[in-house]
Amino acid sequence: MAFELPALPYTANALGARGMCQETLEYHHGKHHQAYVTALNTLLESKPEFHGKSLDEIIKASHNKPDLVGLFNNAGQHWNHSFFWNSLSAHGGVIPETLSAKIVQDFGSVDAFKEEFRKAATTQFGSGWAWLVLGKDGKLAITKTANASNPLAEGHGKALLTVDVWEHAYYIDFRNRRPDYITNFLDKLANYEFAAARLKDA
Ligand code: MN3
Repeated sequence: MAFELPALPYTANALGARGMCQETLEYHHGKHHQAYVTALNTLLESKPEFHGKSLDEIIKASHNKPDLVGLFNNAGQHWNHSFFWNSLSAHGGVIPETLSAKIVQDFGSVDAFKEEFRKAATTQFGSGWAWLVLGKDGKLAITKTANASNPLAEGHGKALLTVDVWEHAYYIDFRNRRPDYITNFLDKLANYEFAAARLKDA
């Protein structure tokens, strides 16, 4: 069974007023994410040992395996982008009480959380991702991963929220101003309802 590009959980023009325009979403979802899914399916054709495996299983089994770099990169990018679409919302930026209480408990304040997230996302050199995770110690933490990697592969705990810091994610809307893209994400786009639901299920 081939992997498929998931539909966006909103229309492509839904986030324009909040700093992510239709052209960005159409290219990012319809071209970039689709290319990762297509490449993943093509690579799997010659790897019958992975047939029937879940995406999570493929990511864990191919992580840090030099002969499976292509498989890991495309599987990771499929997972990461699917998660990223859910990390955005046309009503983003509002932190539910359940999550803000946990943020205050573990980071000291919402501002301290945002500052740490902003720092991780802006200092990830080159391409990658920044994440809010629920660590294995039960505390919220910020992590960053390079290229296609993610908390699942790195054993960072359960992912709650992510932002894509590859240039293709922000170049149309913010050009080279990654810090402005991150601040806009945290204040206007981040789907904290999604993160709170993931935290509740943990
Ligand atoms: Mn991307």
